Amino acid sequence: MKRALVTGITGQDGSFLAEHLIGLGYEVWGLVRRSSDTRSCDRIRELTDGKVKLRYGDMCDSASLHRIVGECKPHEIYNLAAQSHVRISSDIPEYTSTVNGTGVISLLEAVRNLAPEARFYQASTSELFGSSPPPQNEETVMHPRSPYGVAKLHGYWSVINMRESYGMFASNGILFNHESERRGENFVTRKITRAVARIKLGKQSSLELGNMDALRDWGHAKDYVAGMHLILQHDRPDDFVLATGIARSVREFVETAFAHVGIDIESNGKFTIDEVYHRVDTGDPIITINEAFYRPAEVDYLCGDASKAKELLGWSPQVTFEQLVEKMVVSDLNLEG
Ligand code: NAP
Ligand code: F7E
Repeated sequence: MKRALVTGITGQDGSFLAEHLIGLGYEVWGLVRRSSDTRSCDRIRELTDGKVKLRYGDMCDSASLHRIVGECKPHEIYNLAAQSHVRISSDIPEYTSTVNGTGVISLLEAVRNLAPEARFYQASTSELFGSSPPPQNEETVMHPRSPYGVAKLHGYWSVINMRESYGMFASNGILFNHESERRGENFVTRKITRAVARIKLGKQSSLELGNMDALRDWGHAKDYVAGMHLILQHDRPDDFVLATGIARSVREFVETAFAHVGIDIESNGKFTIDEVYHRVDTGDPIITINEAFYRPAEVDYLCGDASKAKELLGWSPQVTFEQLVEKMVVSDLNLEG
């Protein structure tokens, strides 16, 4: 039986990946960090009943990484652990650099010393491209725009360096935004769908957002974790973009989500921080802009070209933008109802 070690198993992607790997017959191990509350394990609650082996560790504690790799002796390692919030990375840049950059090196060193034949997946990101114009693919110049992106660039190159220096099977998945019903509540898509559900149910009246005109290439996380697995089944280590190839603005996400629950909204057309959307039925403000949600430097336009993954791995996403929004809104209506 193949053993896989997943860091970040309590996160959105980690939980879907663990389920996917168990479905494929893997023995799944997960690294969890100490938290004051067991709610951090909510996404994997159904797996904690013996389906996964969990061990305490932290990306900032290299001894714990060595211990877990030595105990598990994995065939495959998926490094998904990260301080994954781009805007918050500007508030805690050093910590983000340690977890997302140095932490990758610590884990790679543990693998090089204790499981050198293992295959290593690194959760790299479209944030590496930053201000490079779309469509972005594996050849696009990287120009990150946040401490998150800069730290992830460190991780990305560490993987390539291990491959070139020691012949390790280490690959980067350069994934564009992927969302789901399990998305953290402070990422824009989930913030919107949760608010739309609460407004529909009369539990909230309005929502504050930041930059409505940023464009993102949004897919569903389930499709992307299947791609992570395929990247490690390829005949050689390599780097792959996973994306839908279609970009939508935050504004389009908002309008699609409200349309789904039958609430008509209209903007005052200011397209600045003075923009306000009103409910058509009552005239009440429903979306206002708060500068606090803007980033020091924005990534304006991400739209990926995943031709390489399609050709070499046979990967393509199945869930459309409209289906993604619908799934998230329906799930939040159920959770809030
Ligand atoms: P997420 O929901 O925020 O999950 C992050 C995971 O990392 C959680 O399990 C978290 O544990 C863990 N973690 C954070 N700091 C840690 C530390 N110091 N030591 C050990 N574990 C730590 O993120 P996600 O959306 O699933 O993303 C998974 C990975 O893909 C991340 O590396 C992210 O940067 C990258 N990525 C995501 C996207 C996307 O659109 N979702 C796109 C490209 C790349 P707690 O539960 O204890 O907080
Ligand atoms: O922002 C804008 C914001 O925080 C998307 C992470 O998984 O994907 C994710 O990073 C856009 C940005 O995701 C709000 O300015 C407007 O342009 O949902 P987000 P992200 O920054 O794209 C990449 C690929 C990763 O690797 C990351 O780990 O939405 N926006 N108003 C807002 N964003 C937030 N969070 N909150 C707002 O109120």
